[in-house]
Amino acid sequence: MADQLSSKIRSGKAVFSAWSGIPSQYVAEACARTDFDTVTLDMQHGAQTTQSVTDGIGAIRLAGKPAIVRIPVGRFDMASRALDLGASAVIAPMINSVADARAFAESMKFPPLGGRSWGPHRAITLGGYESNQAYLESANADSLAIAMIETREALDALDDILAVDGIDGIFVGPSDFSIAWSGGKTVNPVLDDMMEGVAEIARRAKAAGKFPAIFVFDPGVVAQYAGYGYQLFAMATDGLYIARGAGDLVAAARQAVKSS
Ligand code: 3PY
Ligand code: MG
Repeated sequence: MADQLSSKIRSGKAVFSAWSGIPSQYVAEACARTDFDTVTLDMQHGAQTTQSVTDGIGAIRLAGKPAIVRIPVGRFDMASRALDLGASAVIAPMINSVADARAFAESMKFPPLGGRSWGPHRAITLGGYESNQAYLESANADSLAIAMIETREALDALDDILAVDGIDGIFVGPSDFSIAWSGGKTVNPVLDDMMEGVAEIARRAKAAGKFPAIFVFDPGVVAQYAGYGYQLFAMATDGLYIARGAGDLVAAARQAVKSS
């Protein structure tokens, strides 16, 4: 049985992820019930906890969508745990070296590829796997390990990171990348100067057979990134969705009163 997310990625189609930092299964479910392909629960900068991720993955999967978890920096124990709880992919921030990439892959893949420990009971239930054996046979291919490239060190080590077996894709964090690119002078996720670097990362990832992903605030840049070869777009953020939706609604209501 192939996982919905890995099948979509392997088909080469564009994949759009909602991004949820609010630790609530209701918010996760609301995001999953939109036209997004998947929902990412953010434990790095978002307020998601082990408990809210447990609840959120259930809510997303029961809404018929695959779930992704972004773990905190270096928390590779949480990567395995997210998979056990039913996540289809894990995004690991600040993968700056081959050692980081190997440690991440080790936590994500069962032997012989890695050293993931057995215990995916919730994943088996939510995924409708027929048996433990069926899960074991598809887990390494279906559980996507996505390494974040967001520093100069990561860029310098990119080809070696891409060569690590068990790393399936890379994910550019454009805010951190802009800080690194400008030597700490600016934070701007669409910094003009760094676009050559952003394009180069996608080109090298694809040449290595790994899929490139990126974080996006403004849908206006998606076509440009797709042109570079990016395939997975994570779109910020649940707080912004609420603020924009509420803002539009109340503005329309106030306008209606004014013009009546
Ligand atoms: C970044 O832009 O640095 C990110 O980590 C996106 O969430
Ligand atoms: Mg970042």
